Amino acid sequence: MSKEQVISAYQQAKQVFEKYGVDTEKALETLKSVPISIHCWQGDDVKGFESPDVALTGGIQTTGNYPGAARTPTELRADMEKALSLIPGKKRVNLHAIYLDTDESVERDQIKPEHFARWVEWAKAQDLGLDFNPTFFSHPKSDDGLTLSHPDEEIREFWINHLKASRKVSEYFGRELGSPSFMNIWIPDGMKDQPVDRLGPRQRLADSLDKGLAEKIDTAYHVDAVESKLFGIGAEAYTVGSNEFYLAYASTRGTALCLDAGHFHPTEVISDKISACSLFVKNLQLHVTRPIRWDSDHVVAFDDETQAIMREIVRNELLDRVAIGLDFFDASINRIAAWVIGTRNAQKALLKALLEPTAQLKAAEASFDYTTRLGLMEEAHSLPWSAVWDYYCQQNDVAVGFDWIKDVKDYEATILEVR
Ligand code: RNT
Ligand code: ZN
Repeated sequence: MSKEQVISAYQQAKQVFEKYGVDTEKALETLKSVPISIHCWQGDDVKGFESPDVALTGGIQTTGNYPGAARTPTELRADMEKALSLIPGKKRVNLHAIYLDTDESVERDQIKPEHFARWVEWAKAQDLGLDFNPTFFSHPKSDDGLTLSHPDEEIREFWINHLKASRKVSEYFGRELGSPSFMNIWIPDGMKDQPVDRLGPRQRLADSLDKGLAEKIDTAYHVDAVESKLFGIGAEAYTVGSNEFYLAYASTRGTALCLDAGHFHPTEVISDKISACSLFVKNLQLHVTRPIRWDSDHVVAFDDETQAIMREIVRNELLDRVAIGLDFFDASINRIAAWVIGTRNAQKALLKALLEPTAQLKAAEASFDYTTRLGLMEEAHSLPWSAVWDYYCQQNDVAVGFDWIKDVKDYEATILEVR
């Protein structure tokens, strides 16, 4: 498609949407202002840079051995830059503690802002915000499958100190980059088989979190979030940080709540949890991902649930209270393409939600005209939102349609294959 064709398709689409009472210009303005937090760990299969031969533990898994995984922070940043150049709009990058960029080896409880200074420099140059995560897995002190809930006080202490140290890094990100860093706390704690004591570990987790989060930090720079989970590999019978645990924790302690789309029973969806949680928790963070049969962390698709998530945020006017982040790791395809596909899908779903004739739908519902509600909802799927998306990409100087694949293949041939 030529530039003129993209513009003319957009002009026509704009008129169609006007008939439904939808202002495409306003939708695009909003879309441009909503950051998507892109997780760095898709680029190296969640290995991090602590040591080259670290094994991924904690009940999460990457499968596949597509060539070209990043081996150093410099490679990872270069790969992310390539992906970012193919994704329109505002972006953030989400780091884990194991992605520190230093020449010395640093224990987790000793990490400091200076170990992430190169990331901050890069983020400034790339006009990105940064988010952060303490890393409670892939470490000898998590080998029992327990960290903050471990019965041994010394081990708990170590992880509490890691949590405290991580908050300082996160605060530093927020101060340097001028927007709060969301720091998500996910721990792998759980048991393979039925525990006798389900309460004790949860008491210890609550206590460890309270200790680790005791220091007040300005939310202009840093926001704590907690992420629940149903089960993990090797933790099938019991997860200490369950949904009830963290929903209650977040609502009583005033932290944000992170909802991961892969962390619930297979027919349960986080799109239905957003409105309920929003009444009791100020900030939500999302890990948009695609679970296939389990928490498989497939690349985000333009599927029903991704669209439903974005509709819930938009319909309920929660854009300023929901931090949209991604969490997938597929090592079986080009990792840069994975970022591009997943992030663009999240953005497409958000745009489609912004272009929904919500006012008309709400009016139909309010007058109990459920026939109109269903009819219009279904018609809305085939309104020409993709012409608006193409135009948005063109306006933001990123590849229109599938044109991004050429860039990715060139990069693969010249950079990834020679690694
Ligand atoms: C694990 C959680 C967690 C991790 C990342 C790497 O099941 O989803 O968010 O995927 O922190
Ligand atoms: Zn997650």
